[in-house]
Amino acid sequence: MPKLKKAPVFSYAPAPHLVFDGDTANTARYDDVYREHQPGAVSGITPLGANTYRIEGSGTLVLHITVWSERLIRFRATLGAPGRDFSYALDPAARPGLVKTTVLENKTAFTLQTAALEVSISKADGTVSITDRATGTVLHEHSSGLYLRTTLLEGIQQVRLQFRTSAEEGFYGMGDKAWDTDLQGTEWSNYNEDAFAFTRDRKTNYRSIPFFYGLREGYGYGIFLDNTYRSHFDFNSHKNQVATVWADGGELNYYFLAGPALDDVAAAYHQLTGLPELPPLWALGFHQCRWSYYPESRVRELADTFRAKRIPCDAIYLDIDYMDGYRCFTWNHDYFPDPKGMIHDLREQGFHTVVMIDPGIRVDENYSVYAAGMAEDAFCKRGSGELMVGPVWPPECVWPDYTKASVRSWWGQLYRELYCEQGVSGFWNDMNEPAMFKVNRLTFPDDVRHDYDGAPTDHRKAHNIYGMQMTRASYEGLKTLQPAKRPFLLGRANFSGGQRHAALWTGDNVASWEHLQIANRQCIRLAISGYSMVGTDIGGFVDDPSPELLTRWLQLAVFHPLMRIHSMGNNADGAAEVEAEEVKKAEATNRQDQEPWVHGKEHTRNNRKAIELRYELLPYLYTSFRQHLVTGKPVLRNLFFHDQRDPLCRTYSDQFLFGEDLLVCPVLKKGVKKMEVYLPRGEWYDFWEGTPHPGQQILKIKVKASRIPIFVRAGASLPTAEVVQSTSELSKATTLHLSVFAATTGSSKFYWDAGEGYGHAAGQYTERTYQLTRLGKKTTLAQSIRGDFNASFQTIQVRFLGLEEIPKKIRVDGHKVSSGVSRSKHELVVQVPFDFEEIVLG
Ligand code: NBV
Repeated sequence: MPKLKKAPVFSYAPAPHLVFDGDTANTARYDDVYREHQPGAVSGITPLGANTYRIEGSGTLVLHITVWSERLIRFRATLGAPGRDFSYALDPAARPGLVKTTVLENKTAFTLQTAALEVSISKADGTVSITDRATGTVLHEHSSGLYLRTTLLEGIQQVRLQFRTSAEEGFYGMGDKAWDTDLQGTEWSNYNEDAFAFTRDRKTNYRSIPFFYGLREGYGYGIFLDNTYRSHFDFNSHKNQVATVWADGGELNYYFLAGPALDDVAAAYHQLTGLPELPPLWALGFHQCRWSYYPESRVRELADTFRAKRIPCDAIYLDIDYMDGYRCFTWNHDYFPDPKGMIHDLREQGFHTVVMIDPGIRVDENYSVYAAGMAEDAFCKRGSGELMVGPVWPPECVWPDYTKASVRSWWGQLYRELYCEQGVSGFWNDMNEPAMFKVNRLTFPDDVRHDYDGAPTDHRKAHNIYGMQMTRASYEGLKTLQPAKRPFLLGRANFSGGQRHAALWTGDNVASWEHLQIANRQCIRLAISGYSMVGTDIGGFVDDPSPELLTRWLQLAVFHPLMRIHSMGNNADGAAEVEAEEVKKAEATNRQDQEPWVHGKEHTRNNRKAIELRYELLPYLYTSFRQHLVTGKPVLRNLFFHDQRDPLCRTYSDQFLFGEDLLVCPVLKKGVKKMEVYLPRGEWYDFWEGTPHPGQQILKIKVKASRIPIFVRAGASLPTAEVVQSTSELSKATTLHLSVFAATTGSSKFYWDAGEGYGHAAGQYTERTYQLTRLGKKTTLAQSIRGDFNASFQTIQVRFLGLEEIPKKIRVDGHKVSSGVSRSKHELVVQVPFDFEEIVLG
């Protein structure tokens, strides 16, 4: 029988005083008293079905181990027999595979052995250690037994895992933490919060991704804690060579993902939590947003200015002011008398319209969404059974309980008019932590009830998945409303697995150089944490960027899958409370604009160049996204994903890889004219100069105001397009460009389809593999083609860079060609049919 103890101020340190040891005569009283649960001494292992084993321990914490694959192991520790096995994070299609597992026993331990791993469970206390069989590396070793604590008043109050680590181990991932890349020596929590103007050291941010990578002695692994309660991760912050992962309730349910390749860990995490769909091509174009563009004349002026200034753009966003009194799914008809007409005209100009939808529904009997939601019994209630009413934009709101299937379906249908009749292309779900004004805790009280898909619970368990379930409801709604369209949804709060439904932006950042660096780290971190469709408010949401900062941010964001300028404009902090009139007056006189042209001609030229580069690279970006879906490799990756054993790849943590072939070295400081970049293993070409450089060297380069330093992998064939003003034009382009960066060998892909819809699932795509080989003086580029899509491209302009000499002979599909144009001694351009099979030089 476990002992009752006094609950300490929250701590995971060993329990202090024993308070109750069975002596009921003791009349002392405490704030709360607790019991501790562990697996205890282990006497056996019982197989349950094909993959799962129950560990027969003497303790009250019951441990089940499921072998998902040779390298993916699940640990589930519950108080007594496990109950419903339910997860919002897991992809509904994810299942453990059939894995050959052998159970072994020796004097001190039971061992589950797969082809790759040995999972040993100590007989003495149930502690687990995992060893890589090929190398003998110990990958994971409990420093104390799995642990669960219940208190008399709160029930399960803590579940905890502690494992051995060292100061050399790198820790990465964890979603949107604004901190440095490596989390070694730090401690973080997950509890979704409206983190306005967040700082680098903020412990909790907008979203909860309880997943991290460890990199020890070059060996990569991952741990995903599938627990939705507030959770905490301590990566050896006490310098005691121990890492601790704990949550404030629920089960101790975690997955161990063994590498050794970090790319494989990422792929395994996606296998568990799923991947998004291919975004519509327009979503990869440039987007312009601010709080807020209104009235209609202003929106039209904005669209006309983009076209007049020849700055490409695909989407314009309408923030909350388009609504009638902050009522979601309505229009302010004074500002927008004819939404359908305006949206139609914008489409004609090549713009998609994206509008905001919040979860807070105005309490107003005459508002159809409120009335229908009440009739549906859709809104969250307090523990007492009363409606949960609180302030966000309207002073009194109610919030749908998206954890209930019928509420999700009801919510999804609310998009019908905007999406099907008025022509809105995409939606932006804000404030879904859920954020609440006026109260310091920024969100619901803990007693709010949620259905949790049939297992009612309180807000402690549902908080972190509230936003995820909102975007899921929106996504599923959009899919049913227009099944032939790829939904575009942008969400704020989220949880592991939410990448299946929505793109994500990092929230209310600040126009500062420090935030530019944070933006870079957050996007890479989010991408390796499952969210490849990610971006930031370019230029910063709060405050105004200097011209140089805006340009550098745009240049960086060329390599963020979501490329959107957004700013707070003239809206003071808490504008809603200042009752809007004042703000609206200020909007008219001093707009604090953040469009690419606000800083005058020279800066506009640089900003245009950045956005044009984005459009030129779209064939490559789209291909990279497709590759992400095929391989599960994140679109953005830290350098150490490329070379795990090179310590300099960990040092140069601001540089990153975009897709397979591009290495990006962003300029993150003011006034930079020269900088050092690190080229990792391999050979790399300067994208701008076309010159090759050997890898594993620190290179000193000159930096221009108009360019972001980029390098291309030698051997790559980089597909690009001519600049267009929007992706609608791109789908009519007839010439594809392919830059081939000479090497002995190399291969790259180009993927293309209609850019919308699901024809690709039925073969309506074209996927090309370029195989480059050099033998003596002969260079061959072979193209192999899969898929039936009839692309608009007729020809490919192939540019060979880095040639040792200009070849005397050029053959395309066996025929001599004399039309090659040499741009320099090392560069040759050849025009070939789109479906060519082989180009032979020399
Ligand atoms: O809807 C207004 C803003 C929006 O522009 C921003 O992107 C969100 O993150 N929204 C937050 C609410 C305002 C909070 C100050």
